[in-house]
Amino acid sequence: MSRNAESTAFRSALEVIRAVEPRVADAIGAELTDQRESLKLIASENYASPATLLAMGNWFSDKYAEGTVGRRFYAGCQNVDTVEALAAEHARELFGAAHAYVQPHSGIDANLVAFWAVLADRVESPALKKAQVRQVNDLTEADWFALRRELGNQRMLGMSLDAGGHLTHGFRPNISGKMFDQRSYGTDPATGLIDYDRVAEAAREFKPLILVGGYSAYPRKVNFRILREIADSVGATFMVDMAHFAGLVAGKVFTGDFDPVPHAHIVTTTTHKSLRGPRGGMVLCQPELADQVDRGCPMVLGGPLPHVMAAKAVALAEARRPDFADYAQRIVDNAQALAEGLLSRGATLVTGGTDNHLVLIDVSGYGLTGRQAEQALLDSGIVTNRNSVPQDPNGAWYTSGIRVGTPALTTRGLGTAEMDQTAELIHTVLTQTTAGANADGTPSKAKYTLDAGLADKIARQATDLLATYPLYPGIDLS
Ligand code: DSN
Repeated sequence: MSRNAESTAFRSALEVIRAVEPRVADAIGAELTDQRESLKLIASENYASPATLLAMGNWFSDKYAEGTVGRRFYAGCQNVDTVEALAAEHARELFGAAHAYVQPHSGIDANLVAFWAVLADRVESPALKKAQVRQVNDLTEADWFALRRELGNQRMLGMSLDAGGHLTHGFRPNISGKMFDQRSYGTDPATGLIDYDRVAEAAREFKPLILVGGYSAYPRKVNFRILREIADSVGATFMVDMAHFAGLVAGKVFTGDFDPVPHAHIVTTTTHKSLRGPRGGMVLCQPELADQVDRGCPMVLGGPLPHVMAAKAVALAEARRPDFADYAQRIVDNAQALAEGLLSRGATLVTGGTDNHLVLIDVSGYGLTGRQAEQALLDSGIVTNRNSVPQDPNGAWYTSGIRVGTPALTTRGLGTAEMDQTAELIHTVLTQTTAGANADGTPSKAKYTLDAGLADKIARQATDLLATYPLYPGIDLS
């Protein structure tokens, strides 16, 4: 698409919006400015292409389309069928998956679809068979009561939140922790790495129905072949949540034992992180789970979002292009350069480095909590998020870590030299920030001081660093 076409498209859209509610048009414009001017290091964010963004802003949003391609509960879904089928085809081809379900609205939704598909396959179907009925409405009250108890009494083993797992992998405050009797595997306290022998031991003791692999804050590769062997050894279904690293799988940076798709029974992902698509989720699975997965809506999902499925089709088509593999490799090269830059300046990193898209800085070495570090960096134009580190003494709210990731800056074109400069900016802010105290003199986990002049100076340096790599160079809103 020409630069003129992109500018015209977005300018016209804003003009139409401005005529109805100018404050929304202004906020959209301001968001572009903010994103253009800040160093976006949130590991789960990216910048979707103009084509992906435009595919979302249209009348597909007006269609209800419960059901699946060719089998809808609403009439008039022929065009939704086209985009949903395209998105699923691109997903299958890209990941080498037997089946793709592209309706989930988010990663949590995708995980819920997966959990209920496994529960339906492993718990509900055998109960129906035993009772010799076709569906739950045909069960006696007593059998239905027993099945509901059985569904609510299953076990899941996943990575603990503070070791880098996700809250949907069984964290008690999340629905996953309430649905399942859950246990976690952590990481080796000495190395920060997954200890597969300990995972196997936990699986043998706990005998989960589902073993979950995947993470949102673990900076290393995971050996999915070994996890599958562990799952098989205890009769567990092996599920992988690859939301964070789907782009690295799509770009063939993670292959063999490190590609979850050939090893897992079921794989979930978001589409907007390293995969660089629209906000949304997706499930890939082996053929035996396909029918249950396809029941995601209305089982746990509201009506599918056809406009987002259209955008998924566009983004997945982009990820199938040869240049996406180059992008994925540069994400990892940049994360490693950022890690090196931080380590050489004295930072402490969980696991001592990275082999994926993210780096987890233990900011206790700077005398700060994650919350203080996150805010001081934000004051300086560097957007990150605080994150627990293993055995975090500050808990999940204040934390002791800062998670930084490179998918977004790599999309802008920044390379390893700029990552070293980014490391310098981060290190400067963290060394110059001082933890504050509460009114009674006790140490505060939130208050901090950072010289405003220094914060402004760093923010200007961050903007200068970005100047060579304009965000959405084809979009001029002026
Ligand atoms: N919110 C995402 C992340 O930042 O990792 C996961 O849900």
